Amino acid sequence: MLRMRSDLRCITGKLCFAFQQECKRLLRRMPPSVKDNMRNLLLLLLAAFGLCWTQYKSNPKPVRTSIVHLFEWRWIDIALECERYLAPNGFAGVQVSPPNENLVVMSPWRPWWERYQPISYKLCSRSGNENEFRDMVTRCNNVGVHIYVDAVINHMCGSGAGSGYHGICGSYFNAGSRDFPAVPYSSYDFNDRICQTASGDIENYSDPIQVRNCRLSGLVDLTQRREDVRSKIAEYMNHMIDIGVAGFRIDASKHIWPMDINAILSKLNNLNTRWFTKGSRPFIYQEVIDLGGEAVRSSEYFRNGHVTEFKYGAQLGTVLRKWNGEKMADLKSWGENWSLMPSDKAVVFVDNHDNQRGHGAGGASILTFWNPRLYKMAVSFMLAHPYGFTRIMSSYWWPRDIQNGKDFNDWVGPPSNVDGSIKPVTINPNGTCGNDWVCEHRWDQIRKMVTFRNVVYGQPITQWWDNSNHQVAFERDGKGFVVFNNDDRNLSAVLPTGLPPGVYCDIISGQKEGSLCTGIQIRVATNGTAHFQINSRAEDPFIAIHVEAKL
Ligand code: QV4
Ligand code: CA
Repeated sequence: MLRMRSDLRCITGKLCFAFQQECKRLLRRMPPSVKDNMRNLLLLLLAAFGLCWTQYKSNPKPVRTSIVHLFEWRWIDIALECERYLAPNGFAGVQVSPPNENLVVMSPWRPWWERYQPISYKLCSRSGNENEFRDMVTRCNNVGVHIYVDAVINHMCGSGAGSGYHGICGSYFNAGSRDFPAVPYSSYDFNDRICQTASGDIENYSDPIQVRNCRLSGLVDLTQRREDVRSKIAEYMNHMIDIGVAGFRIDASKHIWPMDINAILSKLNNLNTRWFTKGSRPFIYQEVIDLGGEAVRSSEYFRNGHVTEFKYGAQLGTVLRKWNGEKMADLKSWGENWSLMPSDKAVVFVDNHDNQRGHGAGGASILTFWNPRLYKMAVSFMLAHPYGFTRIMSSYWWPRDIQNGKDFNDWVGPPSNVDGSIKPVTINPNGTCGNDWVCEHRWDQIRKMVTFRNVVYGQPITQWWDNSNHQVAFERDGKGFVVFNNDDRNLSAVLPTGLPPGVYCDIISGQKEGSLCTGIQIRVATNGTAHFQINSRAEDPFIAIHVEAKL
């Protein structure tokens, strides 16, 4: 989508230019008599196209390249965040928590994971009702920030959830008899007769058949092979597409046959033409955890769209923590050479809502906000590097209780009131969040690296430098340059940046304000080199400069 739009802008720009040149040529060639009459008309045309050309040249709509997961946020807060923060800072979109009706879990008390236990496809959840959802989608789209929905379509609630009117909107269900009348689904729509394991749960991940046909953590498993199940899921997704959502994260995709996802996707509408060009298809990214060596591989899902690359955060965390003797210098070949999937298929992230609290996969190497110094470096490296489509995690604080490596509070839900309603995201005078919302996406360094990625979009890495250890630097062809020092030694080096000569403002230590820089100034000499110094004990031991931060 984004690429298409910028291509279109480029083509329009080129057409404007060609037309303007043609007008000028005609005017020059005209005999004086005709010239007088035709002149005014041509000059008018010239002016019109001149305007269009100027707009193309000096005010291109900037590309937006990153999305943020506003985990457990309320729709009314997301609408505000789109308008007051995400749009002005160049974010492309938001991944929202599952918007459909889920099981209300009272023990433990209102865990975040209750939202991964659907009861119906009504747009009604702790984040808000359908009206609030519509208002959010409209307001975010109006400022160019798109909404990506976490679609939980592999299963309904846990098989042991009992029965009653405990859907968050009061819908009735009976988990034991597989009855979900608010969809409706009945026992025929579930895999119980097809799953071959004794417990009915997935028992062995190296058997791809049970991974798809049996229950993930006891969650009653839908048969997406059935036409009526496919239609119900597509109807749910189309409802949101018509409201204006731009795409979906397909939860637990590993547990759905790729061809069944394909069949569901083929039933989806084009995006709403109020905001999207005619014929636009939803952006799809499938949650498949493939750390290598498993029976189900990410590549099985490529033909359906993007796939989450879980190796990314696990391996980057290992490098920055300096485990197994790994060094930042090794990142010279970061990307497919690290057996990551092809860049144009990968959704990448440092951590997600599961592995930041020990769920899902990734293990101990995953960096999170609990380790802010390395975390800022990891997210900044991700945003500086061209590989993949980037997603930023935005978390809430919870009282961690780690014993023998396990967090006993891994279930704790979002900041909430005694009645279970989610607390608003308040914004402090300095721009950070209150009420226990962590808001990593509002951390200064992360915000500015989101801009960096937009500025250098499409440019390959053209210069790479490292000290064979934990100091690295690279250029994004003529547009930006970054330097990281994760070493125990200070960094002081004259490096070829490839940038046009001049004085640049480091966006990490400060920012450009008018013609001034509030941070470190970097002077790029006529031969493109610049001197960088980074203390190994600095809170943010990295520097980033780009052409829009040139003084
Ligand atoms: C319990 C027992 C089971 C028993 C079952 C019987 O533990 O042994 O079979 O009861 O009913 C919760 C509880 C879990 C409980 C289950 C059913 O944690 O103990 O089972 O509910 O009541 C999230 C949480 C899960 C949670 C689930 C549903 O992480 O803990 O389960 O929501 O509330 C794999 C998958 C990958 C998945 C990842 C976590 O391949 O797809 O595990 N990631 C996604 C989401 C994730 C979500 C789900 C999938 C499920 O990102 O957040 O799980 O929708 O790697
Ligand atoms: Ca399944």
